[in-house]
Amino acid sequence: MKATLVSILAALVVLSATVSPARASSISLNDSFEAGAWANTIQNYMQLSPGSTALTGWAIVEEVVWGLTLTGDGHYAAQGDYFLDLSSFGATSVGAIEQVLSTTPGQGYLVSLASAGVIAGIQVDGLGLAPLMSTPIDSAWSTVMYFFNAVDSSTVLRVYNPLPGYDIIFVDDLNVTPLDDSPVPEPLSMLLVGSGLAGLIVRRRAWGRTQ
Ligand SMILES: [Ca+2]
Repeated sequence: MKATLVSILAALVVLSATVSPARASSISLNDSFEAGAWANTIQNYMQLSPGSTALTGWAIVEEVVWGLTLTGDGHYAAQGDYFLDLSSFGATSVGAIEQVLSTTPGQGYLVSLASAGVIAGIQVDGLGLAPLMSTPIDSAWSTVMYFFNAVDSSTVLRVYNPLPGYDIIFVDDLNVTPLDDSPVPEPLSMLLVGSGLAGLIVRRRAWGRTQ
């Protein structure tokens, strides 16, 4: 009976840990690409050239395209109304944007972004990050997660086209959150809840047999 109570408590702790934590606010600005001076270039896409300040919070390093739902060719944002395409109107797209983040040296950060088409490349202070995991949002968009340790009080985050010339490298809903405040990734928390509940079922059956 004591073991059953421990199992229940353990399951409740895991459940509350899964449900309750408020998501830490992202340290990146305008990461859903909703703010700025958008204007239609063609088919609800705006061409952003290097040096453009139209997209609030982001430096345009190489030409990118800023889309508004619903675009003329049927594409839509993962969150809100706007998203970014790290390709360009030209044939040799090498799109890239940058933002300087205020970070704590030694602190770990999770980067998550919504991705459609080719997964965007992410660099931190010039070093590429490998994706950790990917979770589908719908038939077009997925959430992709990355991790980095900050080495300085400012960190340059670059989001870029990893396949120059390719046409669809959509990004949206980018978040950079300190690791300690970030929610447990869903598959891990579900595994923990599942194992807790499985323990309960086994113990209940064992208890039932002895009656
Ligand atoms: Ca958006």
